[in-house]
Amino acid sequence: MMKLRPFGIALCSFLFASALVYGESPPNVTPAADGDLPVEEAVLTSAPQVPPPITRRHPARVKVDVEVVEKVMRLSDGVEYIMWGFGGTVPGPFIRVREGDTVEFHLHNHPSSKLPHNIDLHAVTGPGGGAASSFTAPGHSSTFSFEVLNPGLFVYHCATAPVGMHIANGMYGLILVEPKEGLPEVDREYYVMQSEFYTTGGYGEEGLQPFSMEKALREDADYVVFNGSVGSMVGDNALRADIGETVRLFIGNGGPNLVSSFHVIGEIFDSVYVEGGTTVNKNVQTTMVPAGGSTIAEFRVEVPGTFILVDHSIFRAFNKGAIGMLKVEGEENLSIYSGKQEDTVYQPEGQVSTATPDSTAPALTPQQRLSEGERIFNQSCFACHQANGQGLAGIFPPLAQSDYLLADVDRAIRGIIEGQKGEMVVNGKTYNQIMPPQALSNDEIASVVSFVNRSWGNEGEMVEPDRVRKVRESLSSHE
Ligand code: HEC
Ligand SMILES: [Cu+2]
Repeated sequence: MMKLRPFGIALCSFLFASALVYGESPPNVTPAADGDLPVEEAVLTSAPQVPPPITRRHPARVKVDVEVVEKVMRLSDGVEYIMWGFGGTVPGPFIRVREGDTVEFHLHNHPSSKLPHNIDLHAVTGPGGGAASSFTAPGHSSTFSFEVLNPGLFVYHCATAPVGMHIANGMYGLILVEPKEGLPEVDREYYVMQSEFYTTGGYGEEGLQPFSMEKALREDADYVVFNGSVGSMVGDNALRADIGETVRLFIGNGGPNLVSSFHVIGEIFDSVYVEGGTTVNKNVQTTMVPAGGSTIAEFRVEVPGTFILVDHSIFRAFNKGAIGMLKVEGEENLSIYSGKQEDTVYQPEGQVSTATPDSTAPALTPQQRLSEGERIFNQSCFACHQANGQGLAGIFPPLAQSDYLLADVDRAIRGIIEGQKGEMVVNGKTYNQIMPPQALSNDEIASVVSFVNRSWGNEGEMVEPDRVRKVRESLSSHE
């Protein structure tokens, strides 16, 4: 929940005056003819939380206070970035008003800011969406007001030159204008906003990463994330719901460049408010969220499990961070989804099964084993553990410098044969995900384990197929 600051009447009129200094508002600005409207303070929330639905059935004058802060924030594990955030967060606070309300917007720019900022709300009918009227130097505040004429879910963003750079550094958020009659009731509402980051170093390169204008111009994003950082909605921070509940996602895309193909793996959106407007599409798998645009998606959750939110431009999801999670709890419903019912050997005639644990391959030299291991890694492991074994924050543990891997090679072999799930701690970070069993021969596992044991600074053992065979035998003797 955002901190709200109450403003006295006197201060308000002072802010009105200062708006004139920076704004292009005509000189005869007078308080709108809505002096009789009841006044209230907006409830503002940080992603993924959404303010409660509006229950009143009459217009109000809604005061919104947002402070811009420039500060170092986490972009990924070990990666920091100087973000410029509305409300000191990326994305900025979620604002919820009702069609016909008048919004009295107070934009404060923290004295420690290096740059002026402003706000263009796509919910505004007026020049620049409020940009010129809200232009605010460091250590100043601006006030302007607007009536929200159109219902829908709207993006807001900073529009100070260079606009792309202000957006790339985190200056966006969502404002929902509920229709007069309100939105249908649901059990859960969440705020999910996608955006990209362009950093001087590549994905995962540690340290404080400066913005790269060059990459931004090429639209060559290093990070594509939900709610401002890699892993913002995974593990303990995953979204939650219980079986039978209805979930509404308010999805925004700050860009600055990329259009999102928003998808929840294993769910179908029952209703989608196309582009955040009034048209409702039904039974949608993937919905487009334009840069500077939005979508509202609603669905009922019927079966338990972890449902992965992705940008289905899929390299962005598995390699650039655009992954979130919705954990659904409750009773299994095996008629909707059975889970795996059977696993049998499939061996078309004349094929040699690659699942045959013992291959007849000739013994390899260490050099051959490592290069064979590299080939297998690039086929079977890198999609999750990433090209340099660095993993993906909160989702796939690292193999590079992994204390877990290096502490117990037999355990690692077992994990590759049987798959692994449940909680594990790797380099002090807890993972609670699922690695599927890898259908590899003893020889192949020996090679890939040797390779990961000897790559990216790891100084673990070389492994021979015989050792894998023993681990495999110990597993089957336990069954
Ligand atoms: C589909 C994604 C996926 C693939 C493919 C995959 N893994 Fe994993 N791996 C995981 C996940 C997720 C975990 C953590 C499981 C948990 O939280 O219980 C894990 C854990 C591990 C661990 C133990 C933790 C650590 O970081 O040391 C090792 C070792 C490992 N995997 C090796 C491999 C190897 C080698 C391959 C390729 C043969 C591979 N994995 C393929 C997802 C995957
Ligand atoms: Cu700005």
